Amino acid sequence: MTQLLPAREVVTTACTLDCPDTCSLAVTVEIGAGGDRRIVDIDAAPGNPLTDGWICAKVKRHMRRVYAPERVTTPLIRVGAKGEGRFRIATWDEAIGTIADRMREAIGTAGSDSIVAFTYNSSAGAVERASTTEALFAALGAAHVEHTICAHTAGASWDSVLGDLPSADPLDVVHASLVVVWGANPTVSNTHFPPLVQQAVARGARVVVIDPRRTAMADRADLHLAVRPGADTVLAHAIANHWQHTGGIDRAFVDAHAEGADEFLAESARWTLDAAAEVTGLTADDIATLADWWRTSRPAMLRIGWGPERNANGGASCRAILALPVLGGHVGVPGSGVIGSTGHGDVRPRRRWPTIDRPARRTLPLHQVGRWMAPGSDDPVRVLFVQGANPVVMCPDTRAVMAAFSRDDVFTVVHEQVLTDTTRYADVVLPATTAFEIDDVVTSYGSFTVQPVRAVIEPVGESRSNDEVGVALARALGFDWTAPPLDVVADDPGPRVVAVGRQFVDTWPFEGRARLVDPVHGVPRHVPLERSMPLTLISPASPKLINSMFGEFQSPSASVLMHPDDAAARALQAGDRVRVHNAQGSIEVALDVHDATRPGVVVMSKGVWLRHHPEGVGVNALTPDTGDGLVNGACFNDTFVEIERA
Ligand SMILES: Nc1nc2c(c(=O)[nH]1)N[C@H]1C(S)=C(S)[C@@H](COP(=O)(O)OP(=O)(O)OC[C@H]3O[C@@H](n4cnc5c(=O)[nH]c(N)nc54)[C@H](O)[C@@H]3O)O[C@H]1N2
Ligand SMILES: Nc1nc2c(c(=O)[nH]1)N[C@H]1C(S)=C(S)[C@@H](COP(=O)(O)OP(=O)(O)OC[C@H]3O[C@@H](n4cnc5c(=O)[nH]c(N)nc54)[C@H](O)[C@@H]3O)O[C@H]1N2
Ligand code: SF4
Ligand SMILES: [Mo]
Repeated sequence: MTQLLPAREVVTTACTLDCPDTCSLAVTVEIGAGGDRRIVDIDAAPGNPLTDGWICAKVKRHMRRVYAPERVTTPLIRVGAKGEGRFRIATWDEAIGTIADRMREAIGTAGSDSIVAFTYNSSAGAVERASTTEALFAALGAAHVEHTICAHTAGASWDSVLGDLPSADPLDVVHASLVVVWGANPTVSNTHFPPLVQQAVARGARVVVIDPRRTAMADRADLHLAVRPGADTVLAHAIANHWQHTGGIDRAFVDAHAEGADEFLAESARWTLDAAAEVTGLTADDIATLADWWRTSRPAMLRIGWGPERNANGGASCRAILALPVLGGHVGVPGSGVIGSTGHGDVRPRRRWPTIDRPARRTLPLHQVGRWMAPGSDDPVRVLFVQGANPVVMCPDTRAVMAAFSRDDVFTVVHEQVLTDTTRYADVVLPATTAFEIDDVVTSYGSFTVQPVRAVIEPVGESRSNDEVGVALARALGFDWTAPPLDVVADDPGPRVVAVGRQFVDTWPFEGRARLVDPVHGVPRHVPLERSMPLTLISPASPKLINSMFGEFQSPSASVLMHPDDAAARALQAGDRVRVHNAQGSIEVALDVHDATRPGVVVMSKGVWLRHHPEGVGVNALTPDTGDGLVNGACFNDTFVEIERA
């Protein structure tokens, strides 16, 4: 008798994770005798020029999350103390009924301001981001969190200087003769971008990387400027000033297409090469070389990352950096301009919402939850609904966040895929689907594409989407809602490319003019950072994770990287157990010693789960909950520490 092999099917979908690449995926499922479907392989699908036939190692293993032992498969209700993570299994009816009761009670006694929608969903598809959960909280007039934790400062800076101007197309970087990668680590965080840069290099392009660390791209670059964190404003002004003396300012373009250039350049004049070298920790020669290469290379492409934004000078730095392609007239031809986030309003899916009243809502800064929800604070919050976020790991000042989440007078719901450090503090945990379990659509912040997302398998366990949770809760609260249909789900399985046009040719900032001076905040000006301790601790993206996702099965080590000179000065060696501390906190980790970071700058990965640290807290025990001066964006890299042997 021949044994029947299980049937296999390959489904085309797309990656919805918080990564600029938004790869097209081919997912192989095995279909059992009873019709049950199980993911057995995840790889690239053809047809997406950025994906180019390969995906990252993380998502090749994404099924380990889908079928993780930590996966939440039923609603759970807390039985232990907050933080203990002890729960009993509950039905959906009981869980939704309990949440609805607590919400009604809170609204009745303290008004809708007492309900806080702590929704982020940056690794979800477009429908799941703007789901019925969001519509419900809008209809209730609940408080919502402003997404201050990431890209808030960079985004506001772009809006300030370039208005609605879309990013240059990352695919166009192949045409550049100079590529300036400023505060980005694409090898890790936008992994399909470096091969495009290599194509430009093969045609003779130069590459400059501006980063306190010698990243993989910096290692291969023609020039690496290991700037001090938070000093980019000064570097940008020094380049502009050098251009002013060497004919690098494109006067005709600036007169036609920029406002505030004279005022901007007056500030730049303060930053001679020597003055800038002092503050940035660079040599005057290197700054001049970058300025000269940029002045004489056409087309030149700037790729700005999210490194420059994460400090108190973040807004000033991003605005000053974005002024450079305008001042130099580096726009208008393929391979020129600036690549930022390609996220674009026109490609969001449209849904037909029920007609709802939308009462005014108050806004709370996401990254400061440890402050506004601190025990004893006078904020009216009574119900906190967390969805698509892991604040106990990812928000700054972990001890304050833990204290806030430990409050017994705040009823906390966490809608999650897996049991995280945040679910430990939940009164109710609701099981969430992954993007392999529902239909959706996804746009991208690193390419101009829209792609359908397919339900490859049935929802695991009793998990439900953000949309379904919103509907269930809305109905329990007396709204007669069903999920509204989606107006745009492409029928074809592949990516659709959205044409956006070329900067300053087809697309324009404000009435054709960039604003080098912000109407409220003026000229971008560097403010010296108050370094209370000798070492600056930065915490960039890790190749093993997307933020904290996948930390359940492949965690980066809980370690800190230090330059050999700093280690020698402290008589420390690689492998030592060390204590990283400042006035806010102290953590014990292993020491790595390598010259891939500049002296004075130490590095830990963002997103490591608290359980991987011996004392149950990680890097964010040390990061401040302060905000940047432009829009109160998170300042993770304003972390000043000392390190000694544990
Ligand atoms: N594998 C993986 N990919 C990811 C993510 C992930 O966690 N893992 N996260 C995703 C998300 S949410 C985001 S926002 C993006 C982030 O993508 P990136 O923009 O690449 O952000 P980071 O890794 O935070 O930092 C980028 C670089 O900035 C440098 N840097 C730090 N401070 C400064 C500074 O003051 N000035 C300058 N010039 N450089 C500085 C750091 O050393 C780092 O190499 O990546 C996305 N992609
Ligand atoms: N020290 C330090 N900390 C940082 C940063 C830093 O540079 N340094 N950078 C920050 C950055 S760039 C960012 S973007 C933030 C990220 O902060 P968070 O968004 O809080 O971090 P994530 O790990 O992405 O958490 C998202 C959670 O949502 C869950 N999830 C994913 N998809 C869905 C879904 O469809 N529905 C539901 N209900 N849940 C879902 C995931 O399982 C995951 O636990 O962290 C910031 N934290
Ligand atoms: S995480 Fe990024 S690189 Fe990896 S598959 Fe998803 S989109 Fe592609
Ligand atoms: Mo982010």
